[in-house]
Amino acid sequence: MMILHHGWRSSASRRVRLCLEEKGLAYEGHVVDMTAMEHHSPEYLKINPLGVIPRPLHESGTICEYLDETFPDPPLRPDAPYQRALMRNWIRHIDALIGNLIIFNWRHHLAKTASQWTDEELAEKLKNIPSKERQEAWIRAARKPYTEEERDAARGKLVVLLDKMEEALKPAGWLVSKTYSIADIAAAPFVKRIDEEIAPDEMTAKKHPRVHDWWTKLQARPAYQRANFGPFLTS
Ligand SMILES: N[C@@H](CCC(=O)N[C@@H](CS)C(=O)NCC(=O)O)C(=O)O
Repeated sequence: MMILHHGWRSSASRRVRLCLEEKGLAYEGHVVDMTAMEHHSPEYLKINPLGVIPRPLHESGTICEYLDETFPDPPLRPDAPYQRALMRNWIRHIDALIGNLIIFNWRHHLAKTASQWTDEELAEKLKNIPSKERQEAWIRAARKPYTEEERDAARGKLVVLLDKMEEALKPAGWLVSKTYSIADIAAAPFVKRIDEEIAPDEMTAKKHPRVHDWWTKLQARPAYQRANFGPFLTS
């Protein structure tokens, strides 16, 4: 049985759960508590040296491609090499936006916990975080909440993602071809958060009609329900 180490609110984990559910694959879920910094424990870092969820084959986009190659039915990648390349570009593009999502996601549960750490505790925890960029993100969560301007800038970049999707959805209603693919799966956790909290007014049929329809279609998929995306803001 496959094991998925994941966080309920983690976008990367949500992606992989959605992919597993689309494939109808059984898996054993091990929940990693990010507020308790379990993903920075020595045992976890041995398997995923980046100290992020999920593991041990890390990188959610790579995991989804691995699942599709290993369990081809139903297919979640287009057949044509060019469209596959487009799919990978979408995954990369969305991955590069994670810092903007974190600005919104971490200000809830993670910031609540992190802000209660003493300076000594914080310094101790930072030692276990492998990347400078994520150390900085935890310092921000613990001590320096993002400003309104920083949030606006991040929101703006996420809205540009919707603009880009709107254009891509024009020919066929899915991001890279006539069929649903890992590119759509990669976008889903981001769009969920945009719709739920970050910029719901941008998700209307008036502002981004194709994204609106895409999101309605995607949420109606049984796998989406099973992947258990949210809501984000419950305790
Ligand atoms: N590109 C990676 C991103 C993984 C990632 O950033 N995971 C987040 C949750 S969505 C995480 O573990 N954050 C905790 C931290 O950085 O301390 C992937 O897609 O797997």
